[in-house]
Amino acid sequence: MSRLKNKWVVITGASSGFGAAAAVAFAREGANVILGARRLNRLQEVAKASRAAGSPAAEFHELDVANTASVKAFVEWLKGLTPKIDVLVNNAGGAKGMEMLADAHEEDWEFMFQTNVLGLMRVTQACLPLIVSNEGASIINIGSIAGRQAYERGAAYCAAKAAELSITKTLRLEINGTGVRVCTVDPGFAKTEFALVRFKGDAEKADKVYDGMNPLTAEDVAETIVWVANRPAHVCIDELVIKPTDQAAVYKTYRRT
Ligand code: NDP
Ligand code: 8X3
Repeated sequence: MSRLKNKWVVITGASSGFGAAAAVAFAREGANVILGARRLNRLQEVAKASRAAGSPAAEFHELDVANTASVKAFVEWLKGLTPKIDVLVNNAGGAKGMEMLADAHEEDWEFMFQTNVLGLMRVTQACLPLIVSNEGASIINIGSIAGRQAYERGAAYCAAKAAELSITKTLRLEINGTGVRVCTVDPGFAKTEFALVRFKGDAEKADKVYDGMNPLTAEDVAETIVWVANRPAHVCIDELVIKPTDQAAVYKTYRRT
């Protein structure tokens, strides 16, 4: 039997990409999934798919991780469903814009820091009281290879994901002794809505990112997140980097065309 059966899993950014796929993957293990994001119509679909995949309870609520009041309202709501969280997946985030620092836009920096960094901290702080007394629970943060290797035109995103790695390491030190695991899963190129968001709806530019190569899928990353959460309680996967085989480094990608 899966260790995740009947556990309570909270996923931020569950309306698309890794978050949506993770909801269904946890549901297949028999876990209850609690889903948050801004697009409610999408969350409704993901909750339905999660129930169909085997989740005893799949519930959703609006969540804007960039807004403290929204995070508080989300956590107050989820306390009505469960007194404890077994797995928190801090996934909400992404990139906006791809310009040199000299030409980049402050509102894009705001988005990247508000979601990937401050949003992760807000949600974690608000959820911690429901997690720290729960030995064997996991906090799984979604980082990126961008947090490990800087690249041109990526200053704010690389810095935000480097911050995520640092926050993960800090929290692991701070809650050592509680039995709660703090992990980071750091993917390379994965075809989700990530590039579409980064290029502000320009589908042609977004598709070009993966031209001629085989990127990761949302399901590849979701399976990995579930695997990390499903280790025995005494095992913590501190840091896990997952890249497409075609990607040796951020901009060293094998292209068939
Ligand atoms: P998607 O764009 O498909 O998913 C992003 C998710 O984040 C959506 O569900 C979106 O929901 C949510 N989100 C964005 N802003 C907010 C907000 N303010 N409040 C709540 N939710 C928000 O991309 P991915 O699935 O690829 O991205 C998931 C995570 O993985 C991100 O942190 C990203 O940086 C990271 N990542 C992605 C990689 C890739 O190549 N795809 C590689 C490495 C890391 P909504 O808009 O409905 O609020
Ligand atoms: C997404 C991967 O390399 O586009 O985090 O930054 S990358």
